[in-house]
Amino acid sequence: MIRSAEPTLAALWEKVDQGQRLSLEDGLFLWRSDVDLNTLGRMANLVRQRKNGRLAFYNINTHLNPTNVCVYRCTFCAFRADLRDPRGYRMSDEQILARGQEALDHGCTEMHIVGGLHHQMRYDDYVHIIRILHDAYPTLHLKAWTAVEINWFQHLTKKPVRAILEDMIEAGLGSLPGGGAEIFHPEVRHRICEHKADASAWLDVHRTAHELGLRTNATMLYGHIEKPFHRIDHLIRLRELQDETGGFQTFIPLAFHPQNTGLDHLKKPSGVFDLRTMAISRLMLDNFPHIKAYWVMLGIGTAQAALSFGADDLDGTVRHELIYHDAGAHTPEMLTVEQIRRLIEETGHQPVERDTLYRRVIRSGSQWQIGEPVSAGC
Ligand code: V47
Repeated sequence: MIRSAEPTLAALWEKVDQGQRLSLEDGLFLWRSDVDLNTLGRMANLVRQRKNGRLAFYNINTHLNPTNVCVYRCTFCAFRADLRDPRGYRMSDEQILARGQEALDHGCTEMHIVGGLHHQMRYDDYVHIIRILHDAYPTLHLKAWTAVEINWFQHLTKKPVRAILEDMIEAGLGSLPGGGAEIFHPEVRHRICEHKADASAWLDVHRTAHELGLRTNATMLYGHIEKPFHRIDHLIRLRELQDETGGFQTFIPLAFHPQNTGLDHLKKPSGVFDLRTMAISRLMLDNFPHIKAYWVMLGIGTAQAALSFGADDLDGTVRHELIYHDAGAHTPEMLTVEQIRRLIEETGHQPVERDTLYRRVIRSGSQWQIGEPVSAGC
């Protein structure tokens, strides 16, 4: 077997400079503590600027979590509830439609819909949620159901993934969010969410979605029990699928928040850990057009700094976020458009409002229309 030479910082700089792909060994080298944060930031920023220049994206969005009741008991989750738990809820059609109206009244272009796998909800109930929202508010992009939920619908219906996605598209689904990926490697996945869709099921849902023309996102939950090897392995599995399909838009590293979870003995990752993860993600995922610094979970200051450590997107103005706030996030409930634009401008980047599919949004008063796709050099 021919072994590649031991990575050095100079060799990695050379590779990044020339736009060459980094290997598993390179990725592990970047996690060594003697590779300082500034160097990592400079490398990641080079790639970020090459792909997206000085642009930093945001959207105007809202969240909908139709239920928090969940058959699974992922140890990192503070949001889920048991069926008979007084915290458990399931929203009515009226409540769901009221959220759609509120989104429209506030200029939202996207609704991000995910929730628990409710013991008593049928597959048709999930299709119905998409259908009533899309019928009532056809301009609102519905980014809905993680691959874990799609996998659960497979379990409920015994239908293939493709048929489920086709039903959802017919009802009005616009794209898939990136949740449920956690850490793919079984050494970790079996300890934090042993029952839910494994790596190959998660990736297969996204592969099928891409084949059907849906765009999707990808995430990684970091800063709990995983090691650098598991993080790099996770990124490489995503990069390989992206080579195959090109259907991923953005990667979102998600920092673990321990409060109210089964892992509450762990500490939340530090800002330095967050920025290293952001930078290494940008460097490893050479075929992903965008990297998102989700301000709700990073906190505002770290999200701003992340724009110079590889990230080019802050997610949205956000309304009704529960998953992070239930797990102890101290970030505001939402930002105004003026606030998010100012946060971006303070970092020396140029704010651009995008829709879910990374097309420019052009606003005039309360009206908006979709412009050109933003071109990310990928
Ligand atoms: O899959 C759950 C994570 C994800 C905790 O696609 C937690 O644009 C930290 O996927 N601490 C859901 N993380 C959120 C998500 C997402 C967020 C923003 C944008 C997009 C997108 C997707 O949140 C879950 C899980 O990985 N999560 N609990 C916790 N205590």
